[in-house]
Amino acid sequence: MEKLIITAALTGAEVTRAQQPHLPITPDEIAEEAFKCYEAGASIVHIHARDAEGNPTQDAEVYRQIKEKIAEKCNIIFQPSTGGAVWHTPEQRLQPVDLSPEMATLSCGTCNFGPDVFMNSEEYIEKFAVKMQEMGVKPEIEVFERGMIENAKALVKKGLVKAPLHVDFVLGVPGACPGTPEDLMFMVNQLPEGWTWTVAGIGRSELPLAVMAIILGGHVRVGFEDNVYYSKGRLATSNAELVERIVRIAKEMGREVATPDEARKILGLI
Ligand code: KMH
Ligand code: ZN
Repeated sequence: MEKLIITAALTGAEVTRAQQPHLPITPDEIAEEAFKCYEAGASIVHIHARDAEGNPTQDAEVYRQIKEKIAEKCNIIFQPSTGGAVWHTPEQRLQPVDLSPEMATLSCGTCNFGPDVFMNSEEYIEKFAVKMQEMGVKPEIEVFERGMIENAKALVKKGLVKAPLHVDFVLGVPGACPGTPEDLMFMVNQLPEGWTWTVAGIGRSELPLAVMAIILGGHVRVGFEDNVYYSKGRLATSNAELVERIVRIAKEMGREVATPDEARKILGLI
C-alpha cells in the first residue's frame, strides 16, 4: 500500500474561538500550528485565512503571509482553500490561486451546507479549473455529494484538469452526504482507476472514516475545520493532537506515513 498522506485542515471558515479556544487565526498562529502538524506527521496543510477580526477572508495577501511563514519553518505542502466561506464570491474565492501554490481545493458541485448553500455552478467550476491549470496548481477535488465525482470526470474529458485526480470526500456536512462507512465505500467505488483519495469526516465521523481510509489505501484529513473534539465531550488541544492519533493508528496497522516529499511523489507534484 502507498504511504499515508495526512492533511491537517487547521482553521476552516466556520469554526470560532468560542467553539475551539485553540483555533489558529493569525498568520503566525496558523504557521506555528502547521509546523506542529508537520512534526506530528502531516504532509499537507489545508488553509483558510482569517482577517484581523477573525473573519474568513480570501485575500491573497493574507494567504501569501501564511504561505511564506509556513515555508520558513518546513516543507509541508501548502494547500489553500478556494471554497472560502459560503458568502464569498467566486472571484474572492479564487484569489489564493494567484500565489501558484502546489495544490488548491476545487469543489465540484453545489450542496446544502447547514442552513446555507455552498454554490459551485458548472461555469465557475470550469473557471477555477482553467485558472489552476494556467497557474500550475494541482486541484484537490472536494466531493460533498455523489454527483460531484461525475463533474470531476467531465472536467477531465474537457481537458480542464489532468487525470489522475486527487479527491477529498467531505462526508457528514449537515445537508449533504452523511459520513457513514457505507457512504464512503460507495463513493470510493465510483473513482476511476489510478485516482487517489482522502477523506474528511465531519464531527464524530472523522475518526471512523479515517480508520477506514487507512485500511482501504486512501488518505486522511483531520483538523479543526472538520472536527474540534478529540473524543465525546473533550475538545482537542491542538490540530497536531488529532494528527498524532492518526499516525499512531496507522503505525499500529502497519501503514507507513508519507513525508511531504513522499506525498509530492504520490500526488504527482514532482
Ligand atoms: N467552507 C466551506 C463552505 C474548501 O475549502 O475548498 C467550503 C470549504 C471547501 O471549506
Ligand atoms: Zn476548507
